[in-house]
This record gives sequence, structure tokens and C-alpha cells, in this order.
Amino acid sequence: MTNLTQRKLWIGLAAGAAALGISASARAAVFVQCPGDTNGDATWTGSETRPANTSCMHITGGDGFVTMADGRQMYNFGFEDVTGTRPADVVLNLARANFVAPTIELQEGNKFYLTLTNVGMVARPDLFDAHSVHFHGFANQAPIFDGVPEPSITPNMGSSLTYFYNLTEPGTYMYHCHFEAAEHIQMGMQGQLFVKPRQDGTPKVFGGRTYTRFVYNDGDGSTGYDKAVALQLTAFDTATHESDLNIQPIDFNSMKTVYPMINGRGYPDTINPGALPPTQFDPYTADTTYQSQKITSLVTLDRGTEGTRLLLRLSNLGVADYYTVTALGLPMKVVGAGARQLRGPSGKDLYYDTSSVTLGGGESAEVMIDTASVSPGTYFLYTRNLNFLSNNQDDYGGLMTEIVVR
Ligand SMILES: [Cu+2]
Repeated sequence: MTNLTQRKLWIGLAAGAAALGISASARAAVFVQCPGDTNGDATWTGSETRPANTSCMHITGGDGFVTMADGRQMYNFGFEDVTGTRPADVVLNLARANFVAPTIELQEGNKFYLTLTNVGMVARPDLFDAHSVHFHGFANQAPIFDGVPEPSITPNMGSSLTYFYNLTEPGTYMYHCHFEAAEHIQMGMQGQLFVKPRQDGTPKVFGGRTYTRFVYNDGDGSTGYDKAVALQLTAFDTATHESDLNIQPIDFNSMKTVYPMINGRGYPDTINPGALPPTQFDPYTADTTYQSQKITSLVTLDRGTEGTRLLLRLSNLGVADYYTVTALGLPMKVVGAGARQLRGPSGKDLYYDTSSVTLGGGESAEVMIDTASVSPGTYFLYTRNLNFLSNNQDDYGGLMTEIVVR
């Protein structure tokens, strides 16, 4: 279906609903719940007042295209950040699916309202799949917001759902769609999510240096950092994506890690500092300017202006494999895992120095790299599963990026 046809369909549906006297909320195409926001754009502008300790965000779930590092174009499902967009325009936000999903960065103590609008899948309108947002790793989320379709609620095509979270525990989490999760995660509905601690903003001295940003409420500044970068490990296979595009059943057992990636890109696309160029061929929308891979995984640290202590928030949302990563030549200290500070019941630090970190799907780790004693230069963060250093048939790619210390 072309964008224009889809547009006409939406307008036709809206006109039909209006003719029947159905109210806007019953029609429910886009319905944002955000305290203090009166025009539904999930932000506070003009006379709108933001309540204290409140965060809002609005994302869409849909489909689109991404480009692998060997040039192959892949059909994907994904999320798009539409915070600041009026509801009437969000409905037309078709064929825009980011991989990886927009990063959600939150503050402990805040109440978070996340609206998800399912805009439908342009290439697969026959699927009528719902989508959801699962906050992976949250210990105390309301079951109704869990995202698994059977025990919780999931918005169908053309409708919205607002998730509510009371953010009480800092850490590195991740989020993904939980509707037919093996398919929807493999298709690209996954992103990074972290909660910053209340301790942020309170200066603490650790190791002779003063920090104001921390991974956890450590009390002693030991998780203080100067710069943080989030890197999500993941992979695409080709069979699932080709099957979904060509309306074929998916052979789940044959999912294969042929495109290992960091933040939705294989090396050398990982070190492109900006968004990747628009996909070359997208039959489902007239928009040829949309960039679906926005998040770089190039890590730079300018010690003169940014400091020396680098925090890597690592997570793995690959469906098929464990990944082991190393940063050859850089000292790695793991200070947290699974959104928990590594600290024993007596308060003893259980941080450890390592040369590699291994993460299974759904696992995260906070790795501190103190560059104070290393030479300036370009270092590589890469997987020690050497078969994953490829972009399908192309060698010298895959799960690798650069850490540039200046
Ligand atoms: Cu989904």
C-alpha cells in the first residue's frame, strides 16, 4: 500500500468515525496521557505546566527499512520517537522504524508516562500485530504494563497505550516489544533504557577526583564517571526479515547471527559519528530522506575537556547468541550487572577488573574504563567470538567499534 493510499485510508476512517458520532477517545487513534500536557504532544509548551518530577515520551511502533554494513537492505519492525508531534500528525507517521530504538534516559524519583501508538505495518497490513513496551529488568513494574500480550495489555493497530512507571531504582535496563517477542525483537523492536540515580548532582570525591554523575547511589563516589556511552549488542539474521517482507512463515529454529551489530550497525558503520544515510530503496513511502539508524557507537573521550573516567553501559538484546566483548589495551572494571551495583550485603564492593565481558540476551553490565594512565589513541571494542566479526559474507566487520582517547 502506498503512503498516499494509507493516508487516504486513515482520513477515510476518521471521517467515517466522525459521521457515526464516535468521539475522539473512542476512535482512539492517538491518545496521549501526559499530566499537564493539553494538546497531546507529550511536551509542555506555552501555558502548559510540567508537574514536578514528571517525564513524558511518545513513541510509535511500526515497520520500515535499515541498511546492513555490507549494503544489504533489511525490512524491520521498530519504534520511533514522536515526542513533540501533534496526534493528528502521529497517525501519518508510517514506515518509520528505528534500529536500535530511541534511547530512553530517565531520572530516579521521576514518574514516567510513555505512550506507545501502534501505527500499523505498511508492508504487512495483514499481520494486524499489536506491539508493546517491556521494560526489561524492572523489578517492580505493574503486571498490566509488562508487555506480554496474554497477561497484560497491548495496543492494536491504530490505537495507543500509556505506560506508567515510578522510577525507584537506577541502573542500565533495556526495552523491547513483547508481542511475539522472538519475532518482534529479531525484527528490531529493541532499545536502550537507563535510570540515573538520585545521587547525581551531589559532588563526591573518589580516588582523588570529584564526580557529580554516578551509576548508582553508591554513597562513596566509586561509580562516578565523566562520560557515559550506551552500547547495545544485537544481531539480525536474514531469514526472518526476508520471510516477514515476503509474507512467509518464520522458521524460528533457523535464526542465525549473520549480522552482529552494536547500536544497530556492523563495523565500519559503527564508527560513523552521525545517522546512517537513508535506505536506498523503500517501496512503501514517498519519503526518501528518513534515516532509521540514528545512534552511533563510536566512542570518543577528550580528556582535556571531558575527564578520564568512561562509563560503558553494555546490554545484549540479541535473540540467538551470547557475546563476549573486550577493549584491548584499556582497563575494564565491572561495577554493576543486571541493573544492580556489585556490592555485598556488608557493603563490600564486589567490583572486578576484567579483560572481557560476556552477556547473554537480556543481560546488562556497567563497565568503567579509567583512561588516566593509558596512551592517547584509537582502541577497539570488539567481540572475541571472532565469527561475529563479519557482516554476513563480508569479513572484517560485525560487532566492533572504536574508542578514541584524545
Ligand atoms: Cu512489536
